[in-house]
Amino acid sequence: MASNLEQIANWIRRRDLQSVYEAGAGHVGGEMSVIDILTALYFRILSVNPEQPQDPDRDRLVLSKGHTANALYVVLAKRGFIPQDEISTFLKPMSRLNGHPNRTKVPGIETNTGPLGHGLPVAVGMAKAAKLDKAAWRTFVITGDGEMQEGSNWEAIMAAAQFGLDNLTLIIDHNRLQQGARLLDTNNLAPFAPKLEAFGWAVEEIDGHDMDAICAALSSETVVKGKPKCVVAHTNKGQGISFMSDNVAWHHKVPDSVQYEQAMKELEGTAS
Ligand SMILES: Cc1ncc(C[n+]2csc(CCOP(=O)(O)OP(=O)(O)O)c2C)c(N)n1
Ligand SMILES: [Mg+2]
Repeated sequence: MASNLEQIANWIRRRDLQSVYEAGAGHVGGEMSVIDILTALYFRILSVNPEQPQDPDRDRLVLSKGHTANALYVVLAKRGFIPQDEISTFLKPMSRLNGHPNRTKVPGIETNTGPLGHGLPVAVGMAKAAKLDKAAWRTFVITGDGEMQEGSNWEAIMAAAQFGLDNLTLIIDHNRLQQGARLLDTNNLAPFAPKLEAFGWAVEEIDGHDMDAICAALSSETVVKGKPKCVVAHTNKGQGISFMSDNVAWHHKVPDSVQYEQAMKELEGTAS
């Protein structure tokens, strides 16, 4: 029997896939890899209130890999920030659910992302602001592993350590694939852990599809005083769907009707 969080993640996977299929666009591979992490955050870890999305004391989540916006929209809808009916407007004219998240349009979105390499620097600013205010809220940021090739991230990593931002958690969605290629064949940054440790961060490596492991790594109890934390989440691009999983072709490919039916059938099978 799947846990409550796993059941929620399964619902989100199916709704995400349906939305991408109906819109005829999206980034389904990277969405499937990050959905377990987003589910654990919004349904267990983050102190947020859909009734008060601007509460100054809320925890902040920055989805730096903004191309997987649809996964965040589905999570925000399931959590009550936006109506669930609205998911079907994804990418439609006049919809606020654009291909990349926009903080001025969608409640619960903390910052605009899409150009890779910007979310972590912004999150460092947020965490520093909380420190200056002596506020207790935490900042979480999710980057892709390919995204970590952006040099701006490494400047932010240095600053976070210098500032002692133990209220900041970086989650690297380490699915080993970027757009159209494996990291291994482009600019392979793996292993991430020793690099982050060398920059003065506390690092934990987890299975990014194991809910218990995700929740433990993100819990405030595992924060290391005085150090920002990096969780290297080992994931699969296309997780849950056999023909997409770990397959470079499925960065932003859209399934045809036969593939869609098969994928839905496989996801139904993981629900319990
Ligand atoms: C600065 C910048 N360059 C290029 C792109 C186009 N782009 C979108 S997603 C992507 C690959 C990202 O790979 P990764 O960070 O590993 O994400 P994931 O595997 O989780 O989809 C690229 C190159 C972009 N959004 N921003
Ligand atoms: Mg990747």
